[in-house]
Order: sequence, then C-alpha cells, then structure tokens
Amino acid sequence: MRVGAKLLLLCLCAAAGLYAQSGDLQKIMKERGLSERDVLAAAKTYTPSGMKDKYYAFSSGGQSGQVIVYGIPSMRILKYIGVFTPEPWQGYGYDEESKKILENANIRGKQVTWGDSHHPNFSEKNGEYTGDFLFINDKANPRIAVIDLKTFETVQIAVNPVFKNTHGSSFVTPNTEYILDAAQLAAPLEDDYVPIEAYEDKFRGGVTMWKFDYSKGRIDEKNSFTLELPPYMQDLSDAGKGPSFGWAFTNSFNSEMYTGGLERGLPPFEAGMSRNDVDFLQVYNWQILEKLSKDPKSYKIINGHKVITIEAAVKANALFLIPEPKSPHGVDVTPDGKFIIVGGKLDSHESVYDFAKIKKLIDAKEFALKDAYGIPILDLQKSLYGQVELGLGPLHTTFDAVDGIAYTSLYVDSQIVKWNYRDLKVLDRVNVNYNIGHLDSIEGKSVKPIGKYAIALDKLSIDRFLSVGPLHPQNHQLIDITSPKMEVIYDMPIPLGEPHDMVSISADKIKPVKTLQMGTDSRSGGRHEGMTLAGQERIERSGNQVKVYMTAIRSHLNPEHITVNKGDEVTIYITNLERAVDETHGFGISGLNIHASIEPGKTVSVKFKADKEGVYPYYCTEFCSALHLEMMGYLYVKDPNKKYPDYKAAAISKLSKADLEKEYQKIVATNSATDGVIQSVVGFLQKNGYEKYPAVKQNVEDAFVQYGNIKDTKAKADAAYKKGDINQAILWEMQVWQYMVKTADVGLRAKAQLEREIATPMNAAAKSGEEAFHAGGCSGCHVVGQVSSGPDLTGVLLRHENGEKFVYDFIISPEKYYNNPYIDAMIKAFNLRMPNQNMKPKEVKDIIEYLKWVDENAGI
Ligand code: RUQ
Ligand code: CUA
Repeated sequence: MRVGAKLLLLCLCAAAGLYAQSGDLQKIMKERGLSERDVLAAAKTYTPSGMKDKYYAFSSGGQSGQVIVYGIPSMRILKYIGVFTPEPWQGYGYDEESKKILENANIRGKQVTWGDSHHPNFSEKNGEYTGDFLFINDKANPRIAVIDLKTFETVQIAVNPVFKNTHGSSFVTPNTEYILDAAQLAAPLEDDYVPIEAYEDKFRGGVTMWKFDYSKGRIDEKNSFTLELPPYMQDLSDAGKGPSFGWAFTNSFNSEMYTGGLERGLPPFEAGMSRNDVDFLQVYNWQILEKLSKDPKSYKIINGHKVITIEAAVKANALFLIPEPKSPHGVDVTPDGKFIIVGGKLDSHESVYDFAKIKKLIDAKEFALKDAYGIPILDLQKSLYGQVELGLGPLHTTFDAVDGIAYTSLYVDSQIVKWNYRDLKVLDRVNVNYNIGHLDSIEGKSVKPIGKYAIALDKLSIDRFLSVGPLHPQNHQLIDITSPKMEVIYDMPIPLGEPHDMVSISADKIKPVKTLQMGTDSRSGGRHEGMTLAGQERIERSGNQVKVYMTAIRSHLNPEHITVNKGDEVTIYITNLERAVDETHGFGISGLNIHASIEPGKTVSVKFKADKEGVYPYYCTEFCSALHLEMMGYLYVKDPNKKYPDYKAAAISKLSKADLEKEYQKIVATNSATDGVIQSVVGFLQKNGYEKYPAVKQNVEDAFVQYGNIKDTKAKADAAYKKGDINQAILWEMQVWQYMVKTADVGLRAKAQLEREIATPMNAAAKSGEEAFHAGGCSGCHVVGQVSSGPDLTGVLLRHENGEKFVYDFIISPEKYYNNPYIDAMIKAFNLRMPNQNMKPKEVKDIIEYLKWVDENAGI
C-alpha cells in the first residue's frame, strides 16, 4: 500500500468511527469486495450532494445526433443537448423555433431525423478554449452545428453544400476564424449521377472552411468556401497554431483511389485501400485560400458555393502533400504548434512531423514528386522529426500540461500510452476496456492543456456492466494522470449512440444564463414576436389563422379553454412569466405531437392544423408546483358545419348558503394569516436591503409578481361576495391563497439566500475552525442549525457554565465525560457517543471560534 493510501484510509476509518450505526468502512469494503485502491478511486471521484465538478465534458452522442454533457471527476451526466435530431424534453423539433433550425438542416429538401454526431470542439481565442460556443459535425449527413453555451441550445445548423458526408470536422482555427470541415467518402461535388468508372475524374474530396462570425455567434455561410481535394478519403483535421498558424492539416487514406466491387467479383474496398505503404497528409494554408476565395479565377461555383480548385491552390503555394505511414488515422498539432502527430491504424508507429522542416521545404520549393492532380509532394524523411513505436492501432493523441507529454489511444491493444514527443520515449501505458477510439485530457487540445485526467472513449464494454442485451453501452473511463503511473478510476456506461469524441473544459469558463429575459426567443437570442405578459393573454383570429397568446405561471396556463374550427391553422405562443431559477413549465397537447419546454422568461410557439374534430387536453409537463396537475386546459376542435346539442353547465356547488358562508369565512381567515407570514418575510427582506444581492433580488421580484396578482383577484372575490355569489367569492379567495403560497415559496427561498449573504464575515480562526469541523468529521453527526444524528451546536457555548472551557475539554477527551449526567442523557437520546477525534489544541480553539460565529449569526 502506498503511504498516501494508508493515510487516507486512516482518515476514512477515523471518520467512519462516527458512523457506527451505518456500518464501518472496513466492513463495507469486505462486504462489497473493495480494495484499498478502489476506496482511493472512490475518494477521487465521489462528489457529495451539493458539491460541483471542476470540469465540464462535452461528448458527441453518436447516432443519437445529440451532445452529452457531464461533469469531471464525478462523471455525472448533466444534459443531452438536442442537435441533429429531435429531443422531446427540450421541445427540440416540436416547437416552431427549433423546427426552423432542423428544417435548415434538411438535406436536399429531405428531413433527416438522425445524425452521426462526431467531433465536438470549443470556440477558441489565441488557441485557448473560450467556453462561448461548441461546434459539432454530423458525419452521416454533412452538417455542422453551433451550440450557444449560454443556453446550451443548438442555434444553427449549416448543411455542407458539396460533400455527401464529412469527417475531419469541426476543428477550429486558433481565433475561431474558420471551422474546418473535411469530407470523408469521396463523391462528386455536384448532385448529379456519376458512375464509379469516373472516380478519378469526377469524384472529389475536400475541406470546407466555414467562416464564423464570433460577435453574432453564427456561421457566415456566404463567406465560407471549400478547397477541392483529390478523391483520397479525407480523415481528420487540425489547425496549426503558433509557428504553424495559418496552416491546417488533414490526413487521408485510399491514396490508391481503389473503387472496390465485391458484387462484380473484385476484391473489396478494404483490400485495395490499404495496399500502398503510404497515404498523404494534406497541408494547406487557409490564409492564402481565403484570398483565393475572393478571386473568381480561383474558384468554381458548385451548388451556389465557392470551391477553390486544386490547380488554383497549387499555383498559389497553398496546398502540399506529405506521405504518411499506411492507412493513417488521427492528426493532432502539439500545443506549441511545432509538431504534427499522426497515428496509423495499420502501423505501430506514431509519426511526429516537424513544421519547421516542412516550412523550409515549402519555402525552398523542394518537392520530391507530384501526385496525379499536380499537388507537390514533400519528402517524408525530410519532413519527419521522428517516429516512435507505441503499439497496435495508434489513433488519437491528446496533451498534458507538462511540455512534451502526450497520450495516444491504441485501438487494437486497448491501451493509452503516455509518451514524450520531444525525446520520442514511451513512459507508461494503461489498459482500458475495451478498444479505445478518441481520448481527451482536460483542455488537452488547446495551447494550454490542463491535463489532470484522461478520458478513454472505449468502443466496446463487453463485460463491464450489467447486461442489457446484445447492444451494449459504450464505456467512458476516467484516468488519473497526475502521477507517473496512470490509473483508471471510474467507468461510466454511455447508453446513447456511439459517443465518438469529446472535449473538456474548466468549469469557470462556461457562463450559462440561469433564466432568460422576459419574452426571449432562445434560438435567436432576440425578443419573441409572440411575447405575452400577464394581462395580455388573448385569442386572435384572421380567416382560418388562429393565434393564441398564452402565459404560464405556477400553476395555470392562461387561457384554459381554446375553441377552434376544424381546418384552422393554430399557433400558440407561450410565455413563461416566472423569474425564479429552475421554474420551467412544459406544454403538451395530447395526440397532436406538440411539446415545448418553456424555461423562465422564454417565449416559444407551437403550430398545428386542427384537422380532426374533438376535445384535446393540454397540460404542463414539468412537475412545477404542488398544483402542477391542475396546470391544464382543453383545446376544442369543432366542425363549423355541424349542429351540436346545447348543453347547460351543472350547478357547481350544492352547499347551503350557511355552509357556504362558513367556508368563505374560513378561507378569508387563512388568507389573512398567510399574509401575516408573507409580510414578516417581506419586512425582513426590505430591512436587510435585498436589492443589493442580484440572486436574491431575482427571487424577490418573482415573489412580488405572484403577490402583485392578489389585489385584482381579491377585488373579484369581494365583488362576487357583494353580489351574493358566495361560491364565486370562495373560488377567487382560493386563487388569492394560491398566489400567497407561491409568493411564500419563493419569498422563503429568497430569505434563506439573504441570510447567507448578510451573515457577518468569518475571521481567519473561525474559517479554519469550520474547515477543521468538516475535515475532522464533526459534520458527520452535527448539522449546524438542526438536530441530526447529534445535537444542534447552535448555542452550545452558552448551554454550559464556563462554556468555552467545557467544550474545549470535551472535544479533547470526550471519554472523561461519558458519566457526566448531561452527556449521559445526550448519549441515551442519540444512541451514540461522541468519539475522540484526536484533534489538535489549535484545531479545537478554531472550532470554538467557528461556533462563536454560528451563535453571532443565529439570530438572523
Ligand atoms: S475518428 S470514424 Cu473521430 Cu477516430 Cu471518426
Ligand atoms: Cu407548470 Cu407543471
């Protein structure tokens, strides 16, 4: 056992002494068959309730067409973002705003409802991740998406106009000037029929450079262009940085240009495509290509899109080839931009190219040969820095904070290899389970990798998890890379498509909004034309177009009844009037394939043709309050040409007048008592200047919005009572109470927040005391302000004569007090003896300072 492990175990065991009732650590380890190593790994990843992760991971969701967001090191999944395919929870593909985004993603007019989401990448400034946007490509249907990380929503999808699918995508240049999007399976750039015999003539590969408008947060399709490449199958791409800034690299396979033909008795693709000993790394300069994209002599227009010809690129010294070992895969530029690392599916070597050497050959126009398309080929040996034998099937590489350290995945060997690309030495290897594809380390592909953890994206899980039938989950493994020996510390099954690749980022770089400004269209970021505020709810008709302006707030949808004619085109705009964080409402109509998620402040629209007569319930789909089930309504579709019976509503209440009066008085009394509670909370908030604390202010304002509804509602109740309609008066008073409950709900949340804000600041001793209180295990039994498995310690210093001395002596040697009548009573009451925590005198003194602080603030 390592010393660290021993120490930790001692600590854990000491703490476990407190948990005598729930079992001790040694016992649990024995029962569950855990080793000390396992316990250490658990301590490295376990994240207690309320504690947050340090890093975000954004993983592609493979064939689900989504993006998976999870935290590191806990590996807890936080969200699936709908990208290329509908995602019902978020209303993605069911509300009009997101449908527009997906319609824009149609391929030649055809709606495609799956995607093979592939390589996610962050926006960058100076080669560092910014955390503003995430890009991801769909390999199957050549599309690229922009996700705004303020809302974690897909805001744009662009369809590649010339490729039939893409793979070496979506890699960004160091200031997100462009997003690189390379083709994979070569095909004609036009959409016409071309037979395979014309492969060399008419089939092409290429790289599209999508211009990104950072301030708008959108791809500028008009100023984007494509570089035509030979029909070698393009593989992966990466952009140069530092000394290689302005250049980009895309590798390839099938330099053989083999066209298969098993059905004609010819050997298959796989035989012919791996015949040559080398394929090509394509090296191109996007800064020169950008200039060519402004010169009509250099490009052709295909499908309305600029395609720079191979010929023009070669002439402008913007395109070169370098041989790569057999069937390469993966290309990664080192953080300093000096080297380009290429793996090989069928080669056990990793090749390190030296950009300075490449640049020298280019500048000196020293070319070995030209390929069939006239592209100059640089000499392999003269471009190489060196090669290193890593093992079978090296694919992808990521980097560490330590200069020169790289981690490469070995698909065939199911390993990650740690090596140094400067001295070309292998340092360590760790087995993963099984068949790893991509891998990542924290911010590993930026100019400033953080390292710390590696994540293995294993394609197969085989025997790692409970069986769920023949389709197994994939396995993301978390690996501690902080010490010389790598160690797998967590396995996470991913049950959503093949999570192809991922990127990770420091959590403080992501700055999501928690609520939206009232009336926001989250897909455009602007104000929604259908924004509806309280009191503006209405139904408008023009011809057969019906527009419903609806609001949602705990716990009603307004309007609650909508009647339309068969054949009407109905649009419902829904605004969530809530301001409180996490008070999302959903809106679903039964049987119409309509669903929307309406986060606080959002306006969203749903549209449908009312083509079948009937009664359609609608309701809120998020459990948003105690009366969530009552948040409902009906849509009626009637046939204008039909005659219906004339129904009369039944009398609602069958109570006697005296009983009604009694009920009325009761609810009025409840309301005035509830109002008393609210007024005391409001008084506290005002007295303590809640406006100064933005988060508190937001909740208070939300409470006031609820409270503000009371006056009108109360007036309606009074008017009904005056008219003698006690039944109506009761119902309106009930509604007053509903508003009060919601006011109190948010108001109390605001009060708790404010209490924390205004507590007196802790001095240094109290602060270390609080730390010692937690680290020493006290918080295992004592919760300040609350009786839990031990007594509440608020006021403990005052409960005893000479309190400070008593508490000090008691913590130092509790055994001495077990017979003290007071302590004995406590032991009996809690069925637990306070153990000796072996605390140091200084720690105990600090804890007393902390308890003093607790008492000082107990009054708040
Ligand atoms: S690559 S098949 Cu990302 Cu290893 Cu796609
Ligand atoms: Cu709103 Cu349930």
